[in-house]
Amino acid sequence: MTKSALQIARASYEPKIPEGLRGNVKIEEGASTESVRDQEEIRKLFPNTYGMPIVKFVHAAGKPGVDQPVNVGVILSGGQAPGGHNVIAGIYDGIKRLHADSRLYGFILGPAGLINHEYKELTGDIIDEYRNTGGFDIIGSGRTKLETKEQFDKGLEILKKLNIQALVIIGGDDSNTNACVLAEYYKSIGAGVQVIGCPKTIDGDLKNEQIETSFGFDTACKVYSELIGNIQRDCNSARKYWHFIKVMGRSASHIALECALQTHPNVCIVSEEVEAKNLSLDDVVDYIASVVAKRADEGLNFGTVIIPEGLIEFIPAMKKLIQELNDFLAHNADEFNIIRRSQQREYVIGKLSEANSKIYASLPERVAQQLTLDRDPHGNVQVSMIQTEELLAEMVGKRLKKWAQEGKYNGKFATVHHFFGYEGRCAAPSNYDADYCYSLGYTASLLIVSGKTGYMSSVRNTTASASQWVAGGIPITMMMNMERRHGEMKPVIQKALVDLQGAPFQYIKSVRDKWAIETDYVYPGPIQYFGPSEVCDQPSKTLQLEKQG
Ligand code: FBP
Repeated sequence: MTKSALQIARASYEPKIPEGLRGNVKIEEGASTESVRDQEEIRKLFPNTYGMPIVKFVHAAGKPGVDQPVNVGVILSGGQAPGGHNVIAGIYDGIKRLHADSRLYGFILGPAGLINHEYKELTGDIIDEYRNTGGFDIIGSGRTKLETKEQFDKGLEILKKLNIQALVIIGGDDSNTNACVLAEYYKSIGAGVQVIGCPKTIDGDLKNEQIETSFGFDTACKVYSELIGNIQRDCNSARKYWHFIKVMGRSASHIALECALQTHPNVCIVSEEVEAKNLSLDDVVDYIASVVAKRADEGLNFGTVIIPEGLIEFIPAMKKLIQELNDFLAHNADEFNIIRRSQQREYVIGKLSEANSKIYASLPERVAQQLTLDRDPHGNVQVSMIQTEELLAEMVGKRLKKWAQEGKYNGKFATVHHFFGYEGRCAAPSNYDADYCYSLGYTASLLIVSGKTGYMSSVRNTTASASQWVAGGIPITMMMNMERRHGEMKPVIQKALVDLQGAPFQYIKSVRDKWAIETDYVYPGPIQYFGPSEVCDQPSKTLQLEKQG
């Protein structure tokens, strides 16, 4: 592998870890726990892993070590997030320190590797190549869902063959839900394999009272914020474009919100607010157009709009339209497929209910086409493929034209579109993510030697300096509730959407009218890996505001 200068310098970075993890440690157990909701149902579904205590690791006298080697398997599940390699390095260093003959095996390309028995041993040389690097390429990742008994049993065959005593699943809410189901199953059959989860996703929606943040969010947001800042400086220099910038985040708007906190755009849409206020697409367009018009009155024909990736599905009326389209096209695929492409739009307009037909007809041609033609293998609309940034720019343009004819707007409106997503998912982890991930991995190794299963590795108090971070484990059942999935009630980890009463959103709400009209852009610049702590080690603004309450 040819390495960049930064990669070479960064390889020797030693992640900062909580003081409690230095030297020897002992475990402290709290009181028994309950799930966030639906306690009776969850207790019944997880008789062996329900109610376990929160645990914490603290410094202890003596030397670290165990009598027997600890063999561990690791899986990277779902979308990439900066810092995954450091979780693995943390696990490796943790089990090696406890016993020099311990071994770490990585399953290839996600959960499928476990089911198909594809793995590789992660030796010290391999681990050293990947320390502090972005990406998941050390073993690859995948989106296969690990959820059936057959898959669990197939996985157990290889775990037994390799004499693996614990499996660490690094993933988002769904993967950790499945980790918990797997932990319960292996315990119920006396398989002798523990399962530990680690909170990953750039989307930032795996967090709760106990888990402060998912790893990768910090770095990804810093990368997007750098780019947004650069665009804002360009935009403030040329003063001729409105930039419509969509940022990743499949459902929650945490990324959009954090980027707004870092860069002060003129507009930041928050899907959760759109849903709570029952806004229509028209309302969102109206809001953006009114900001454009107000700035035009000041002679400012430029600006930035941040749009969360998941917006479309949070607009109640669009949600209904998508549902009807999914149903209609699923039941009438044959008839639809013989309609000429040029006539498909009219055909669909004629078939939908009155309300949905009106909305569908009002959509720009390309978006209407994306809604009916670009469908996934199950026939569903591929919402993430919809170019919301273009859709909104086009609709705002039309609204402004109308206002101009009515004498309500007098400005110039030229747009540029961007989508920032994959650009940030494999960036070299910020110091925060490098430290946080390494600590999460190291903590996972301690949960394993403490005999724990069905726990998520946790590192808390992360707005303080790393030495004051608190490492421990949270029973995954504690984060669960029952939700309807594919028509069936299932136990799942609650997804954390943006809390409209929470400090980050409340802060944005208090300043957004000012940011809309004034040009108060902030230019965060690139992530810094070396230098003064206030530049290199800052946690996300979201975390800082949440901490202040
Ligand atoms: P995870 O929840 O698995 O971490 O993935 C998050 C994400 O990056 C979303 O922000 C985005 O919508 C999605 O993955 C893209 O998925 P894919 O990599 O399959 O294109």
